[in-house]
Amino acid sequence: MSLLLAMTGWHVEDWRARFQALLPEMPIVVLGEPFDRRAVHYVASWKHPAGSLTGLPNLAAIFSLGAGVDFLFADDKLPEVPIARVVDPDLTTRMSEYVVLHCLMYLRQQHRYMRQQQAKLWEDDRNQPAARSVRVGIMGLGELGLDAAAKLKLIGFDVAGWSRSPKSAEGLQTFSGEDGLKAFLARTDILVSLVPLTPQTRGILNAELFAGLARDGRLGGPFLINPGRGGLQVADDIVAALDAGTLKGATLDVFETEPLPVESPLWSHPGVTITPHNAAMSEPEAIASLVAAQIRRLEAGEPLLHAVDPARGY
Ligand code: NDP
Ligand code: OXD
Repeated sequence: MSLLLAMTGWHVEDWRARFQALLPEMPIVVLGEPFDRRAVHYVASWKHPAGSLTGLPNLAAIFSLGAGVDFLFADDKLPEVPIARVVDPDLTTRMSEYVVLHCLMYLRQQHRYMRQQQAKLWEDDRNQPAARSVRVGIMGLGELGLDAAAKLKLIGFDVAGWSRSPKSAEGLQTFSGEDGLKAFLARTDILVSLVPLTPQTRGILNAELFAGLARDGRLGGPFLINPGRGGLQVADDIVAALDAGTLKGATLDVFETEPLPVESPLWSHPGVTITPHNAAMSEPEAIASLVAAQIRRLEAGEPLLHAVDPARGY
């Protein structure tokens, strides 16, 4: 019985070493190397090539090595076995760090001061809004959205969230569904996108949505932070909204095509901050431990934790 590692873009040897240490009794095999397909009971995947998981007759479960599973459902030859995703405090904390960092960058006008330093310019217009006067809106009140919301509230931001189904969370104004979206956007100065990529959310960060964001806020216009998925955003609409002033800035960690092609206008737009899909990296030490614990559960006849619902797509 073996575990197959199927990943692109990550350092597979780090994962192999970590899994081998955690599961000494289990052969750890790697996609692209020779291995016995009949022996594979488990797959740990990050963006495996579509179609590469066929012909595994004894496969019992697939583990996404990330919190998102859209890359799995994009494979129309994905075997029909239970799928689990990452829910882990290490990853959650990393995402909250990213969200808090970039909200503070906008609150404290840090992009402007970096430009001023380049120009050796000492300029302060004595206009520094308090966190409590800035309204952050988090799209997606799941594992990551709720933790980021709690940490932003601790700093003092005025935080609200939007989800598919109604939610209540202490001290958090919540909105849900299509009906709640307009009011949620109308009270949002900094929009943070943490919904999964599904057929319902694809392209949701578009011109119409940007036009619905608050324009009466203390930051002088709305900002977008998207560490969710690239397929959520319409890149041309972001550029147009920045040029028109509908958006004042955008921080993007994820893109429809990754790495972001050099010819993308996002790279050089003065209103855009880009990070290379590392808002919350899956760290082998923490995440391999989670997957190994899941395998032990299955071997002991216990149910899988953090299973995803293929019908919902997340
Ligand atoms: P969860 O599944 O825990 O939460 C998803 C949230 O989005 C839920 O609140 C859900 O609503 C809401 N949602 C889903 N569909 C819709 C919809 N159609 N309309 C409104 N709300 C919707 O996911 P996580 O918080 O763990 O992760 C969120 C995403 O973050 C991942 O899918 C991934 O794409 C991204 N991510 C990015 C990383 C990076 O490094 N850039 C790292 C990790 C994750 P409900 O509560 O009603 O189900
Ligand atoms: C994830 C990611 O989904 O890293 O965990 O994007």
